[in-house]
Amino acid sequence: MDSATTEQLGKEVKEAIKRGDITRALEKVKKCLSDVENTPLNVAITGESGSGKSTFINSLRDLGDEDEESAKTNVVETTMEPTAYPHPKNKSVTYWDLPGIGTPNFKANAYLNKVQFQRYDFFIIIASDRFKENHILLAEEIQKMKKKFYFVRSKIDQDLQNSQTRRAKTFNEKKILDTIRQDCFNSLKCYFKCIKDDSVFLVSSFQPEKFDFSRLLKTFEEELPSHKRYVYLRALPNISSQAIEMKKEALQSAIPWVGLQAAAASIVPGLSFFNEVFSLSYRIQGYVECFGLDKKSLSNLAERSGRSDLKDLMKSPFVINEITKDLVVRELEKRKGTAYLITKSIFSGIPFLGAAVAGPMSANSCCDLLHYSLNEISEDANVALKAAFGCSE
Ligand SMILES: Nc1nc2c(ncn2[C@@H]2O[C@H](COP(=O)(O)OP(=O)(O)OP(=O)(O)O)[C@@H](O)[C@H]2O)c(=O)[nH]1
Ligand SMILES: [Mg+2]
Repeated sequence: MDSATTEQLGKEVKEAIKRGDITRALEKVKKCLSDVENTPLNVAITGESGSGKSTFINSLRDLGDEDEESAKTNVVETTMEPTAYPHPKNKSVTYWDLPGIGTPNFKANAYLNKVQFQRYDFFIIIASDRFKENHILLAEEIQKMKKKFYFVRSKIDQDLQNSQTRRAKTFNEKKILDTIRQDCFNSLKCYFKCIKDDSVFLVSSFQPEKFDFSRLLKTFEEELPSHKRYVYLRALPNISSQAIEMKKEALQSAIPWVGLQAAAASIVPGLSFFNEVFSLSYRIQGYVECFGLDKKSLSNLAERSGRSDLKDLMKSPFVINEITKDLVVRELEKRKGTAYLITKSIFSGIPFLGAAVAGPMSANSCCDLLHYSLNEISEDANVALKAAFGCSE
């Protein structure tokens, strides 16, 4: 959510309040927030059978192969239909496991029509070896349909492992990665003249914290249209401190909107303090889930990483405890008088609102608590990442 849109929304809310139309102002903010948060994003993952599509989807969804909602891996694929895997915490984002493209008489056009190519915002084409003719035919056809695609070379950990086993004395990780990257680039550049040598992403779904996974996530973000960026960022897997930071910034950008909503709500007769506390609990619960620190996700991560002490490392009261209204009220009390400058500047442009929200809970204190909790929760996410994977980059 960019600051220009926020400013514009602030002006409209101010105008509506000036006209005495508070209910309309409140509805306006609610609708804008809901539109941004519910924008659908559909990502297609395609490639040959066995190339690691389903495992990659599980990494994108921050799930291990054995987690309840994970895509089945290592099964010979039988379906010719795309399978939808909604993000477990963010239902607006769906990853689509497309049927394999490996048949000898592959027709890219017929394939794309069959999988309903219009549905997807972009395509990820995975290969666990060289990129071959079918990958290229598919990419060319996707390009004709004016959609974006990304080349992902999977199972990089396996290449390194094999090399280490067979050529232990001369093993050089960087050299092997460079060779694979160059090899992929060479097989693609005859067909895609504009392709750059960093257009192929080397990933391991077993070690998403390594290689090009983070760069891939950053590239998606940079190339997505702005109205899709928020839902995408909210659904990022917590695989690196960079991903955690990107997600935090996206969630931060929505706080002024929540503040506007709280400001407008606080002057609507009949909307009680407890309603606002409820809405704050709901937001903070969303943060905890977003960073994979809810009970279920944290225990899945502890199991996958063998770190049974993850919960003990957490510091945020909202991660340690169940999020109740009482807890939110206690935390609000604790932080009284410690306003964030950023929040103040948001409301300074709307003096009428500033004056109007001196009620039981001001928009400022509401925003402050969200900023504090988001900072603490994202710090916990970094701690969990470091403990689980041994590194944060
Ligand atoms: N070492 C390693 N193995 C991987 C990786 N990704 C997938 N695999 C393994 O490769 C095999 C196939 O992975 P899947 O994710 O089931 O492949 P798929 O493309 O979905 O296969 P189909 O559904 O049959 O088309 C499984 O044994 C995975 O564990 C990876 O990054 N590293
Ligand atoms: Mg599969």
